[in-house]
Amino acid sequence: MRPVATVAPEKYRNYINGQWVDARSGETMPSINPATGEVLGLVPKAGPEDVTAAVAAAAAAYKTWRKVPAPRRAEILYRAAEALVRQKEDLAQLMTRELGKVLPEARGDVQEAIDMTYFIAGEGRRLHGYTTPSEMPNKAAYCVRAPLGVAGVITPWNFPMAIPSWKIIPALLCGNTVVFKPATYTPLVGIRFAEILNEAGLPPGVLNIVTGSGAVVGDVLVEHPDVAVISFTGSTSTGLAIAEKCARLGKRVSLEMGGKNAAIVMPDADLDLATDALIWSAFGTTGQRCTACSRIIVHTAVRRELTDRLVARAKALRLGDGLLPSTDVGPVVSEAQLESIHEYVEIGRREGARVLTGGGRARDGDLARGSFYAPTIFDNVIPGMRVEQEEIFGPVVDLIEARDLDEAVRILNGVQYGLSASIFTRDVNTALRAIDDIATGIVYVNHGTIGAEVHLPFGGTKQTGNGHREGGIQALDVFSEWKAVYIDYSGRLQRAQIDKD
Ligand code: UN1
Repeated sequence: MRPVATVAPEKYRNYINGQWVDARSGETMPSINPATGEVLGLVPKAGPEDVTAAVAAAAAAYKTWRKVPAPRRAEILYRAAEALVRQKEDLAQLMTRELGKVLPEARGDVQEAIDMTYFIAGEGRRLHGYTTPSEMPNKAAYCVRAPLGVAGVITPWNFPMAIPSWKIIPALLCGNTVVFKPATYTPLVGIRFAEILNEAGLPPGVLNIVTGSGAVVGDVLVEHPDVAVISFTGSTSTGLAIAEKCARLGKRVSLEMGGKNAAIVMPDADLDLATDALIWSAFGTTGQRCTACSRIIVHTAVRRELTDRLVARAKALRLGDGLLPSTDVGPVVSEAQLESIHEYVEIGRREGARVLTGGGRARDGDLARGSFYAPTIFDNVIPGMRVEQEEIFGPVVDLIEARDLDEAVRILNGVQYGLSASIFTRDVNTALRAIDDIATGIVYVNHGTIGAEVHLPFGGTKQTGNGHREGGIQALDVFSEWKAVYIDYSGRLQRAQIDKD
């Protein structure tokens, strides 16, 4: 695929300290539609000096923003949510053009940002701490959440509005200021999101956006002494590299990284339901979700039947431009991503897995203009193969056979990741045992591995994360720390922690 020059592409700018600005160097980079190769716009390719300016603006704005009462901060967020509702269709269309995911899914992505914004704005009137009795008479004791300072927010391209909202909204609600680096493939959606939040009334410097490469913008944010916390979603290798730097600097970091999610299908499962759910889970967003189902662990008794159904359905999926209502599966985000997916498919073949459908680039007709990959199902996958262990992040799913629940759960847990999982069964005992034994942060019963809701904690175990959660009120824990307060109103010195006997 070669980028197609249209009429002069629109130029976008960074937003720093309440001003729309170019990169100081004047350099730009394109945003490209992966379905057509069309250049959608040019955005600044920021250098270290742009990031430093954004951090300085955020640090200055923090002094006053942290003093704005949380219910007032929340009012701005409510206004932003309302603007997102009004602009949902435009934003979804832009997202489909920039990232490729089909329009109904792009609408879902914007809706997640709306839901998150309303949900967290509601916390503005709670933001609960607690009071507790003191050991001493005439002494009050309570604790409150305090903001951290400047938050550096580094986000991926697959959920270009939802994931930034999971980070930026709780950061702002808690009283932090933000420097936001959107993904290199989806800067336009990021810029629109920042614009809407700022138009809702954020004071200058409270939310800044800087577009550019991860190596420059991300690195400066991670290393900058005035950035108190980093929230990152992306690959495990980048996440761990960030964590190492943050550890050296004693900086808080919240990581959301890879997944190798599996669904177990038991003999008593509703196979119609399981087939629908697994097709959507494996190939929705063209498989480019960290929660995508990339392993189906199927009981021997239903292996043949489920396999036939899945293959028939995968073959019938229509690839195309995500803007067309006839499209089931859009392009992958870029040529580089497509090559990496294909490399894994070749690895799988060499390892002895059998491609039942897909297995290569799709280039019929208009598909030749974009980065399309045929939905791929691997059979004969053995636990331990690289295609069974490593995140592929594309429309590729493995079929693995298991003889009973224990073996299925062992296979499910036998990877370095622990984000999402599901089990299809009609037996309540089987379901509850699986919920207990599955070592992931999210477990579904009779549902695919995708579709988390914003008011529950989102995140994973093992190499998927580092113990933090996004979504839910747990999101506030990333962006605040506890301050314990003691007020002695006895009028005399009461000495704590001396022997009371
Ligand atoms: C991701 O892929 O990084 O539950 C997040 C889901 C979505 C979030 C996916 N709400 O699949």
